[in-house]
Amino acid sequence: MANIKEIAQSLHQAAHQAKPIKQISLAQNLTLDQAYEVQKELIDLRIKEGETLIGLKMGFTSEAKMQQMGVHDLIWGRLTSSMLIPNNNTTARSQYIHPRVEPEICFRISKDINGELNETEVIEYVDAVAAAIEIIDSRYQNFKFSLEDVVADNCSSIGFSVGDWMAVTESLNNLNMQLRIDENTVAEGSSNDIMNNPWKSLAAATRLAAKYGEPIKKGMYIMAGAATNAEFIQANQTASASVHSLGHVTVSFK
Ligand code: OOG
Ligand code: MG
Repeated sequence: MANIKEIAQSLHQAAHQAKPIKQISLAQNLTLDQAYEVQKELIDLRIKEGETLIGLKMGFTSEAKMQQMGVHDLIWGRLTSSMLIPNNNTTARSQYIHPRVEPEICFRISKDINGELNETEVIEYVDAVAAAIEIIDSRYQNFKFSLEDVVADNCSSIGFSVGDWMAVTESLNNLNMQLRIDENTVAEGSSNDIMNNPWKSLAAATRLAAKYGEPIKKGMYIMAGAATNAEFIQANQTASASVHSLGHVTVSFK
């Protein structure tokens, strides 16, 4: 029998101490449902410490990410208040284990969603979109995990930053997306790389949130998933993501 609470505690502590742990799957087999139970428990631990749930994120919505991490299923995780880093701010590299950054698109939800919506219906529930950057930091050694491991670890979530909110457009297709570290473009893709249409990622979020009983509330941030590989980032580097016509967002590491 998997001990959901114990696993959540060890992942929580790993994040707090910025010290990696061994993959859960090396010692025991969690089912996917159990992995999501661990994730929920992990978030409850954050909420007990005074954080609030501010959004959801989708993962492995692009071929590039699936290839890079060797996991080929859509995943979703939860975003809490301590994860939001204001645009153009600086974050301390020392609080992370082995952080990576990736370019994303973020949606702002304008009314509560209770149930599954398709990619056309969801547009009605969004009042703004923005270029975003996600910082991921697996709690597992060597950033290696199985599907169940990464789900239990809240999909490697640790930080995200969102650029200026822009008006919603029906099409989010064919937008060039770039990730820069300092002066260098380290990854480049298209918004089409996100499930052929980023709105589909939001539709998938509504389906998964409904399935797991997590309502999507007005004001929430929903991250659509990275369009490209994620890249490691070090102290004294600056990461920025740009999405054509949506603008850009920057986070510095000290
Ligand atoms: C898991 C998180 C995946 C994305 O955008 O695809 C993700 C990981 O790669 O560690 O956030
Ligand atoms: Mg991501």
